[in-house]
Amino acid sequence: MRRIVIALAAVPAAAVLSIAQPGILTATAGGPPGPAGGSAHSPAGGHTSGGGHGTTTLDGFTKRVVTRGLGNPYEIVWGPDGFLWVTEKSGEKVTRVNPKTGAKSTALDLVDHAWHTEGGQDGVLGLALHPDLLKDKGHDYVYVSYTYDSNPSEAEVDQRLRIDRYTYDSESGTLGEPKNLIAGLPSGTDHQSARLRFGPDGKLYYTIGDQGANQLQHYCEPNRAQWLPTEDQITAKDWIAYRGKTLRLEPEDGSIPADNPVLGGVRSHVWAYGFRNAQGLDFGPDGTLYNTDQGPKTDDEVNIITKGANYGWPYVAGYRDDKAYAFHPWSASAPTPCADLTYSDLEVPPTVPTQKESDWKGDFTPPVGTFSTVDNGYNFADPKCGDLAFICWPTVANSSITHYPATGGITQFRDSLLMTTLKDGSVYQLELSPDKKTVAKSTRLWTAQNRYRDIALSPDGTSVYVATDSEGPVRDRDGAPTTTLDNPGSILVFRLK
Ligand SMILES: [Ca+2]
Ligand SMILES: [Ca+2]
Repeated sequence: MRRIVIALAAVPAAAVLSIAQPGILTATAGGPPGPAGGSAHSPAGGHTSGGGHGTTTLDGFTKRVVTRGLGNPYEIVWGPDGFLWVTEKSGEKVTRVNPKTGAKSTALDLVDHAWHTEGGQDGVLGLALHPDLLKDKGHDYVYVSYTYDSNPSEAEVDQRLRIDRYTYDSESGTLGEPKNLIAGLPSGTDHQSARLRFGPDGKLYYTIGDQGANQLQHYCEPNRAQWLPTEDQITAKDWIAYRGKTLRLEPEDGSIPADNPVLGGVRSHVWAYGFRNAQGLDFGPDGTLYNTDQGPKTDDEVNIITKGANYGWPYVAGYRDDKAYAFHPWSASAPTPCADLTYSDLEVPPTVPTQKESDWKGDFTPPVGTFSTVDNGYNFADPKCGDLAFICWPTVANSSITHYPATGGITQFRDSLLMTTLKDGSVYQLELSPDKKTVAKSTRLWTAQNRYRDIALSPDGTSVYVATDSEGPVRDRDGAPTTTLDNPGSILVFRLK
């Protein structure tokens, strides 16, 4: 169900690829992937956003619109039935798309169950298919996460998030027999994250964002990405501390796996923590779990996720280098209470504490690559960007990550990562170092005025399907904000010529 437009448009993190840590990423723009992919991005400093490169990055590939008219497709997965399975965030359904004809059929309509706000990051979100789906093993299961009103009889909405398991009926092409795995998860209009993956260990993994606490309309809410659940909270099924976490669940009943980490003396669903808006999550063939996390104004990240590790947010963005970011907990303002302050992205009142990244001595797992790390003194107030200044900030708003298999049909993508972005109108190919511990090279592909949300691959890897948002701002070809999208609410397919 969709009601009322309250929320401001979700403001994703901000823009461009510049590379901070020496020798980590070498951005290239334009041209096909492969050797000498084009000119290097300008480094931190200038306005180096989306456009500005003046090069098409479609060279070597064909682009075709598979289907359009989707309601903000969020997760797109290639199914064993040869169809693309798609969640429609604002359309509040799960749709199967014929990749050849673009024909759509509704597998699950959640309009009477889901709750989302217009322009918010809430709605029907994560999707995972059981590895045994349609293999005649009695596991024809599909997992879906969506936001809902837990208190529909009351006037005031109590928005929460749930993950349900459905059984697929291939005769009718529909999902039924819902079984709830977990409900009452914290929710809101901002920073849902919401990637759902089946691990090689047979467990379900789910990313849940910080939900925009400590910024914008939620500026007086403490950020809970570093909070760990207590035993009492777990007993009471109070999941408030799950904000800013990667969760790991039993796929049968949503219970806490016995080998989940004990953090702060408590075993919970939390697998790893300290995230802002981790919309990217995917496993490599060796079981390595990759994620992306969106930075605030700098430092979009790629991380390798390990059991129980702390990825730093909100104490650290990117590396612990004290560059262009410090933590300002607005809720701790004194003596002026936070509620009496006016929020600003650019000017923090003196009553709000400042904590430098290096002030925090906790056990920190750094990213394996960052985008758009800028130096101290960077001017985040570009006058040409007006009310949409965040679109010009030097971040790309990375929105998904997909491991491209070593046997895939596009040779130059083999064993690399494909990363979509919302603000930068591009997909990036990220090549890993030989030890696979860092991102060694980044190539910008398929630039357009699109907010790219997620990727699915055909089984042979020759077709790269990309879902796009239906609306929202992106940088135009000159790097200025625009809300005119080339392919709104679509699935595109890119293939080698
Ligand atoms: Ca981090
Ligand atoms: Ca940093």
